[in-house]
Amino acid sequence: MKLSNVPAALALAAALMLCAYSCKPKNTANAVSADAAQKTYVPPGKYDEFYDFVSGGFSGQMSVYGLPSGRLLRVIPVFSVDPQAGYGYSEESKPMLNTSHGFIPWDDLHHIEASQTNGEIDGRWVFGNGNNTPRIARIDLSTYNTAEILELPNSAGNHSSPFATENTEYIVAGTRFSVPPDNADGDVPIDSYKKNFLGTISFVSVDKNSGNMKIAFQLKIPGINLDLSHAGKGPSHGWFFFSCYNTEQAHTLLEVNASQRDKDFIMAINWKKAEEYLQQGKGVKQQVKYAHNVYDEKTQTATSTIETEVTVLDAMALPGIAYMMPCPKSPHGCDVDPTGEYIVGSGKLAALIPVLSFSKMMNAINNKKFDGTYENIPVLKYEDVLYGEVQKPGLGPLHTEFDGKGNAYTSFFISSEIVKWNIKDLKVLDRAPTYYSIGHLSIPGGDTKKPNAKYVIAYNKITKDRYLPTGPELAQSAQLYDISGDKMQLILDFPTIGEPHYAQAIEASLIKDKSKKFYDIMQNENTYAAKGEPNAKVVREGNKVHVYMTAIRSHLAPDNIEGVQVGDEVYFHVTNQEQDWDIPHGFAIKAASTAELLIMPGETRTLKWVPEKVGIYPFYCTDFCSALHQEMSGYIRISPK
Ligand code: CUK
Ligand code: CUA
Repeated sequence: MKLSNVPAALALAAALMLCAYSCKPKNTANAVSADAAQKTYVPPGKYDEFYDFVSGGFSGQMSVYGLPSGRLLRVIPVFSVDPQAGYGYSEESKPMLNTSHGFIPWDDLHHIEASQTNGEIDGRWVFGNGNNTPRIARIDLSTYNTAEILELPNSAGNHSSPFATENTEYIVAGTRFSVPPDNADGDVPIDSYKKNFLGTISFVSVDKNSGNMKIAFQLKIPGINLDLSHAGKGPSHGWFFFSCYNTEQAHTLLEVNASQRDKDFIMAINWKKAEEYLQQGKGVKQQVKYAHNVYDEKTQTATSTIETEVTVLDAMALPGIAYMMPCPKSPHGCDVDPTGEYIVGSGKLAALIPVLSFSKMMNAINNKKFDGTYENIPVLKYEDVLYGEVQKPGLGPLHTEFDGKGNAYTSFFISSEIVKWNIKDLKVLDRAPTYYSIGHLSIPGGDTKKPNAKYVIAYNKITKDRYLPTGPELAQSAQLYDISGDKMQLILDFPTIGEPHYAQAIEASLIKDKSKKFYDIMQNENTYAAKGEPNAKVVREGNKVHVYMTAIRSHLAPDNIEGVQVGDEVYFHVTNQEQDWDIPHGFAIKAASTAELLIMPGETRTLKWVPEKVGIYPFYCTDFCSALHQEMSGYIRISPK
């Protein structure tokens, strides 16, 4: 520890903690626009204009809100089990949460990215990253199901993820925590970090038709921390930009260790160049283990495959893949404007916003104007790549979104505000307080070539005094601002699930009409589907008992089950016979140590139960489905072994 750094570090720590108290405005009511109610009121029975897909942070799930009303429409289970939907409890869905470490019922979902075509949101899929056990999920926007989860090997702290290239050629994921590669000995001293720890960037290709994901290749990079990233677009298509901190490669991230440098880096990756090397066979095949989980709509069943190989390209050894651009202290956000020319880094410990220029970067690269190397990667000069700096914009810049009219909107955690500034002349145009301590912000299409800049939404870390108190824990909060005029106007607060990080708001017209209403039972290829009540039956195979059960208003069949013994493996395969929108049935059984099932029309879901005690156990439909819902029940008799 350098002693001279200590006072600065303490002052910074104080500033970081202070915000929750100091940024409370005198009169928050004044900050709300007078016509807010009119602007956010969506009358009963009317639809919102946007879907807002919001990360659920440490809940592991994704929530869907309507905008501008702020109404919660749906919670989509992604990385965590969900008793309400039976996700991670039914036999059909359990494989979705399998990993190379076994079944993991939780993760921390940070960022949402919508699929793009020609740099615009196309409304097909949204992607989310699992920050803890590195995974990427793909959610289908016709069923709102998690369709696929891909684990990433050689990776930890999958934070700089899952950002898309212009045509969703790739979903790209960078490591926040460097670790020894999976095929190396992991039992090494932590202070051998510099020698043994590495970062990676995974390029996950996405099939244009099916959406299926595959790790095309991984880039091996130095043991720095990648924080966030965005793809180039237009002229910078083919490049990807990452904010890096801890370029000191310290193994303990106390501020005094990892933030000694005045500048860290934005790393520019030429992925087209990497593709060339790949074609030339410069990749090294590495034996690893990672799970690839796919939900099959036909069989309505997820399968988990453990894959065993990735191709790794060494960005430190293959010239032309990586370049380092200096960026003031510990950049967090790394955002590319709609023209693809400007790259905004946000040094979270800096009091300015650097805007880097892609064309200047290309000039410097083409003229080989380098300022030495970092781990064999050429470093460019700050002056050579800098377009300009926004001076004194606020404290603690984190993330930036764009309106497509030449303006940028940056969130400031410490000064708790959104600042609008002009990209060309770098002048601050407007600022609006957030309550309190904003993290991410999003504008519909705000990280694409074509934003629809009607609103900016703030996703805040602290909710203190905004809602009725609910004990020590308060819901986190989003705030909606109208940005159609010159000035931002706060028009709505709404609570969110978990911790909202990034979000993507999508015009409803892009997706609402293809939303599935029910599954065609005739297309149901689940092995255990019972189509029609006459096909309901109980089949014993050794100690396994398969109950082919049908559910239709208002009857479960069979509803009296006997001949089952303690220790048998009982599988209730429940098929919902309904062929109508929004008529799910549920299924639960007394003392079965698992959640319920929720079965959509035309679907089959299976609950496994190993009874441990003799007795009579009732089961019933858990979702009120008709006037005779209470009659949807039955008994199973468990006899001695
Ligand atoms: S991070 Cu959450 S405020 Cu994980 Cu994207 Cu910046
Ligand atoms: Cu089916 Cu209630």
